[in-house]
Amino acid sequence: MGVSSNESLANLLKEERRFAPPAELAAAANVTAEDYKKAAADRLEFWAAKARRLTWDIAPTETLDWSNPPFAKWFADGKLNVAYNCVDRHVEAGHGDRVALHFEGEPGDSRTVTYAELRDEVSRAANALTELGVKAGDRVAIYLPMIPEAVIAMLACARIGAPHSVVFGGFSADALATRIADADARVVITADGGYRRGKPSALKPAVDEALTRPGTEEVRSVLVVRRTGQETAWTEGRDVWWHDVVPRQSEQHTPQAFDAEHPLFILYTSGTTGKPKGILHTTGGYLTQASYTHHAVFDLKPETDVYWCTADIGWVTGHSYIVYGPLSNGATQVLYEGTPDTPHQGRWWEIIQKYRVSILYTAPTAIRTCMKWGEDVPAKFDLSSLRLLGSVGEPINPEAWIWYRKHIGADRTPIVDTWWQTETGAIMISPLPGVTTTKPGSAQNPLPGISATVIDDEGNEVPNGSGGYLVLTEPWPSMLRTIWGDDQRYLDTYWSRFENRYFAGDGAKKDDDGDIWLLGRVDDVMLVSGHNISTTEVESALVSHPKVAEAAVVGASDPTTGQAIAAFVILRGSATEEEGLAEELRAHVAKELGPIAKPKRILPVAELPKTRSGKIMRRLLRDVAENRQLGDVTTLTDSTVMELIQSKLPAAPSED
Ligand code: 6R9
Repeated sequence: MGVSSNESLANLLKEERRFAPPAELAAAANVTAEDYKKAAADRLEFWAAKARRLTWDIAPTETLDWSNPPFAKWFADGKLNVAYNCVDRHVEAGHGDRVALHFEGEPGDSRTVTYAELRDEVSRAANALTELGVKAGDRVAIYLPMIPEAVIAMLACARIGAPHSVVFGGFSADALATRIADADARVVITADGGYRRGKPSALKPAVDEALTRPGTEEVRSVLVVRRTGQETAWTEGRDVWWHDVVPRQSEQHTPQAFDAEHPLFILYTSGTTGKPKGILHTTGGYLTQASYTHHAVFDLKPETDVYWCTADIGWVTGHSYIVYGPLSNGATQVLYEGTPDTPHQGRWWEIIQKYRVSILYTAPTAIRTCMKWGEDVPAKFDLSSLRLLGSVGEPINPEAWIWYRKHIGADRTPIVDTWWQTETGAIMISPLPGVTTTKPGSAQNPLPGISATVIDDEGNEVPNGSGGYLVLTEPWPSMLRTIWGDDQRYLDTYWSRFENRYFAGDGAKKDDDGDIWLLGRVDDVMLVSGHNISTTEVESALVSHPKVAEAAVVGASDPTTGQAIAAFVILRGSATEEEGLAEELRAHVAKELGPIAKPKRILPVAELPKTRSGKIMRRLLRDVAENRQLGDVTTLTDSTVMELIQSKLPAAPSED
């Protein structure tokens, strides 16, 4: 099956919009086209050189051991400490007074943490974990809001070689229990609660409940940060307050060097379907690529930039581009606890104005939400400090890309659309801001040192201008090493569909220049009258209509066409649900993509079901469109969304 291989579909790639890098940025860029050349000449030597950006206790002499594929070892004879690389070495280099974190709490409280303070805090937390009996190799579950202690806890674990498993603060007791049990965690680090949408929201009760479930018996301590001050049930002998044990520790802690292949963290991904998989990342290769890609893709100048990644710490983006990438590069960054519309819809832009943020990394879902609220909201704030914008998590529709550049980036900032996954650990496909002439909606090229392509059903590379499956053809330093406790599932999930190639699960297309356009998960591809149609293309066509802010399409079974396209749309601020709208949108899609891609049904909705990282859960929309009982909703941000959508649905044409 080729994704969207139907040549008759005129598509949005044909648009002639191109943006060359600003001359000033290109002239001073951290990374130039030279890196592509070096990596092409000798990929392994290229990565060995990037590993030397880090500080090693024992420098590696080996680069890649691929003798037992797909189980990779990178820099296997080297030793280093990740926390030392993210914190201490910047203090030793004389940057102790540099701000590491500008923390902004949702209620408006703020706190500044310098690199020297971060080193002391991480050292105290490492000593506290050691006092609680945590040893190298023990797993620690972290279930915290977006507060500095989340960053400190992760780094403290890394410092003592205890792999962390961060669980989203929004996940239920069930989801938490499954993850604690699967990783066999010994300690849980949590808080009484955090602030969300203007209110304190409790976290500790979910931990208490999770720890009554089978498989969690090995948890001996629960370390609790006081954030909200709300009343908190207490289990004596097990629960300890952070403020009782951490501040009294010595701020001296000697970081121990760990093997490059020592486990650094487990992060569970359910994607949008199925039982969570514990993705295992290790130390040296992960940090090499997280650090290099952050330096290259965001062009970070640690002395002058203020960087802000809006992701949650419970998502891989928070791991690689709040904690390990930026801190290893000595960045100054903003950490924000809350939601974008509390107490008003300009909160993000107010934060950018306050801290003079120069690099912003966020998700298409957030951009489309801002489009829905209208451009007059950001227009009220001074965003002139911004010089680079990034996007991650989903394909970004050309329309949202243009809006982002125009209304947030003053029609001047480059946009880097970064494709990667929990499994890849770091960015794989992205423009380089000082090199690439960008095309709205395309992630464009594999980064230097990364080998990716698009292949057909038989595993043959497709020619330019065609679609298929996105695969990675060579191992990369920050690749997952396995699924925790399940090597067979690792093989089956990623390496069995195509021989010797990692299949990412995404459909993609190469344009006439060979640039890559992501087309969504192949599981979501729709089959209409024998034609494969990508969700991304139809959604982009819908969003290119002035009345539509956001769209999700699914294929619902249909007696005549196999599947028929059902589109759920969120209208822009000023647009209303007037008569004839559905017909107008159908006609618009037909004009953009051809009649075959025309949605059969169009349903205006107020919200779409999304995961915590903002990905649309099309599986649930398919359930609705086919009148089925809803599947697993545990990873949904807001479970009331589905009730709202279902209540809007006119008696759907079922299997008739
Ligand atoms: C980092 C992250 C991975 C899946 C991935 C793909 C989608 C992420 C994207 C993108 C198109 C981009 N995805 N970035 N699709 N363009 N720039 O999101 O990790 O949560 O594991 O999700 O997200 O479908 O396969 P994760």
